[in-house]
Parts: sequence; C-alpha cells; structure tokens
Amino acid sequence: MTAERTLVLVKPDAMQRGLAGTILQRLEGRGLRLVGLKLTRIDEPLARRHYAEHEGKPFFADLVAYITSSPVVAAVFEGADAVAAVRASVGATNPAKAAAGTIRGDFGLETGRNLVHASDGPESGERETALFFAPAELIAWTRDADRWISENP
Ligand code: 3AN
Repeated sequence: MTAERTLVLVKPDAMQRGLAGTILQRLEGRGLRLVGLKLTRIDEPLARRHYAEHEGKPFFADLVAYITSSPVVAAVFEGADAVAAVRASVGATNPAKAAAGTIRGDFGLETGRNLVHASDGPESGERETALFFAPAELIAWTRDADRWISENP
C-alpha cells in the first residue's frame, strides 16, 4: 500500500443541491485524511487546464460551462491507495450506470451532472492538487484514529 493524494471537486450540481457535506462525509468516513480544503470558483483558464485531456471532444464546451457555473469545493484526501479508494466511492462516470452505494449511483442520473470529480491516478492526483492548492495550503498532520484505520499508519 502506498500513501497517495487525490483531488476531489464537489461540482456545481452538487453544490446547488446542497450535497457538499454529504460527499465529503462519505470520503472522510472511509478513513481518508483531509489535507486540503477550499471553496473556490473555477475560471475558464483553470477549467481548460484541469480538463486538458478532453479538449477537442464534443462535450468539452459544455463541460467547461458546467464546471465554471457555480463555486466548487476542492478537497485533497490522503491515504493508502487513496486514488482507487476515492474512485470506487465516487462510482462510474455515468451515474445511470454507477453502482448503488456510490456517490454517483446514489445521487445522480446523467454524465453531464455527475456531482464529483476525482483524480484518476497518482500522477494526476499530484498534478491536479497543484492546480488548486499552493504547497502552503496543504496540511501534513496525523490523527489519533489513524491506528484504528490502518494497521500500519
Ligand atoms: P471521470 O470524471 O469519471 O474521471 P472522465 O475523466 O472520463 O470521467 O471525464 C471527465 C468529465 O467529463 C466527466 N466527469 C464528465 O463530466 C465529462 N464527460 C466525460 N465523458 C463524457 C461524455 N461522453 N459526455 C458528456 N460528458 C462527459
């Protein structure tokens, strides 16, 4: 097991629906450690950088309009295999196909309103974290509960 960092965005649809706390609670409840947190509004240049891999795709303009339409909560979670753990809790990209019990499977119906972003690998976790947080905004800390969450905290 490797300690990883992953960037989570509570997207505008989830913000409009008042689901930020619910989404963060699910991830925090798994035992992942919050090391960065902010409410922020993504502007168009940041949206284009964040979604650079999708530039040129037919849904790109809608994706940029959607992610810039309301403030978002940006969170960085840390923990053993955090990237895969968060992706599993978030569920499949298309909420209609996401398993029940996942965030998207429990709260969403369409890909264009899929509530949450989560980094798809350790490298993108680091890259996306740096897009949203200055190093000084990330807090290294330990919790007394860590030994009850991991045998080797
Ligand atoms: P995920 O968010 O599950 O990592 P990606 O990285 O494939 O999914 O896509 C990033 C975002 O782009 C999705 N969250 C979704 O909002 C949007 N998106 C991806 N594929 C489509 C699609 N076929 N139609 C509309 N939007 C899409």
